[in-house]
Amino acid sequence: MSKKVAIIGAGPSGLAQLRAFKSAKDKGADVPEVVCFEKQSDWGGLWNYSWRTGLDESGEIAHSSMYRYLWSNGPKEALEFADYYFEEHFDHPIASYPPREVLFDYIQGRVKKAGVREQIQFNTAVRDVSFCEDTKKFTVRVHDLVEDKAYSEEFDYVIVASGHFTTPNVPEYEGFSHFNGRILHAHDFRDALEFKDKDLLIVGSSYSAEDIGSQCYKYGAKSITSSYRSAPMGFKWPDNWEEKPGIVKVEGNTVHFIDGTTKKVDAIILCTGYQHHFPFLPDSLRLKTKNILYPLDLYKGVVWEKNPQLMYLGMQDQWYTFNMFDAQAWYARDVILGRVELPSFDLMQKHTKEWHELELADPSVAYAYKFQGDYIQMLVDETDYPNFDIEGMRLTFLDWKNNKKENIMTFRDKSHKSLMTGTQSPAHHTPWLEALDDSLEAYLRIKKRKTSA
Ligand code: FAD
Ligand code: NA7
Repeated sequence: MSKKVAIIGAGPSGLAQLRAFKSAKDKGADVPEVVCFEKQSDWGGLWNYSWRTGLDESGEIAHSSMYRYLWSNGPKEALEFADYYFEEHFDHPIASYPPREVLFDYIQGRVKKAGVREQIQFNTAVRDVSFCEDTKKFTVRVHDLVEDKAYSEEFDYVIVASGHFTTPNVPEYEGFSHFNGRILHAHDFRDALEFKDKDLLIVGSSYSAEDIGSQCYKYGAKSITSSYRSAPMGFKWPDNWEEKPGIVKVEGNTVHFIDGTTKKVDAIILCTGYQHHFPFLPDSLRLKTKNILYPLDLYKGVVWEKNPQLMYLGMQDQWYTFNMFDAQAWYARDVILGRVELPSFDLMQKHTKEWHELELADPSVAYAYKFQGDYIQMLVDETDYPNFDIEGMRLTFLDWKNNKKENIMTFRDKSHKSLMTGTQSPAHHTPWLEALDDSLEAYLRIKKRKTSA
């Protein structure tokens, strides 16, 4: 095939795309030339942890928002690849909520086995993408950060897999500029030990607030106050954790809340979400959306309706992750291979609008599990990605939700069953609250790091 495809980003989504093409090639398909541009020196996206904040070693925005001691915030059984199981990678069943390094190892195992690394141009940041209506080709302008050299290449297709949890949404409240302590966004949070013995304010009531607050509790924060804008998280928090409504202002170190109460704090962490940010794309190609399950303008959540030679992966809010990116990547691949025929622009828009409105029909999280599962099933049904038990995963998500409700500090000690192999995960050797060492070696109780195939 003489076509050329550019993938922007080698995180889990971009790697899923490389894997999808490799899988077709292994089955004898004629596949296009694929080049993946990754601005960091290694793959894995957010899972490729770095201590750096602000700018990285090349002067690029430090991509990762992950932090030390991060353990999976959902059961690993709900993110398992349908074509590469945890048991295949680790040789034996492992517990249900692995730390970051263990999941990073798993992600790498599949792509090392597929042998796709040479298709990635590391240390190469995409600066600009433009489309020529006459030639129907994209020009992708990149910067080789090692050679400090810019160059352009032409492509028939561009797949944007650059993630959307890096550019922070940073609100400001009255008095922030005179606060006598550190104010940071979750994107720059790295080590909970920084907040040991401190009185901490967490702003936000979603996943980052819940998890960063829990990390800080685990590693010895003196007190945690979390402030919600719309609704409290509502878990049974430990005695030194209190939920408060929105902030009015900050005076010195005293935070005033809209219920008239106040609290003196040493530091403020803004867990206020992220923005979809694509500085390398022109208006005509740029997705503009909030963090939702079914953004407008993307047919089947993947294809840029105004120009189907452009596709996006992983741009949804995420309950499902790795296997959803796979389903999307297999779909994008099959559009490119001509195995999937796209309807007219009007029909694509109509279909997307219907799903977008379906998302809005019910705000409950139980509905969201079902909705995103149905979305994945729709994609899986159209490709040869192995069918997997999505209904079983929905039930696993419900179990997880109940476990969290029961005790937010012990849900990671629970075990779930693999929907791929049927194996019930063993209990982890140490309760999460007591497991202070998050290394792969400590988790797997091995001396030397296992090197994947
Ligand atoms: P990313 O992982 O963000 O990867 C995007 C890649 O694109 C990066 O490597 C980046 O360097 C590259 N890139 C960006 N711009 C450019 C450019 N201009 N040129 C070249 N390269 C570029 N999911 C789970 O399943 N379980 C969890 O426990 C979990 N915890 C999370 C915790 C945090 C704090 C966050 C922020 C997210 C978490 N997630 C979790 C969700 C996470 O979004 C996905 O797991 C996954 O990392 C998304 O993959 P991605 O490839 O779409 O994006
Ligand atoms: P989310 O899930 O997008 O949540 C953002 C939170 O921030 C949410 O509670 C918002 O409140 C709150 N928010 C946003 N703007 C403000 C302002 N201006 N003031 C107060 N509160 C605000 O982002 P997360 O970082 O929690 O999660 C993203 C990913 O990281 C996720 O996949 C996890 O796995 C890890 P709202 O409810 O909208 O009123």
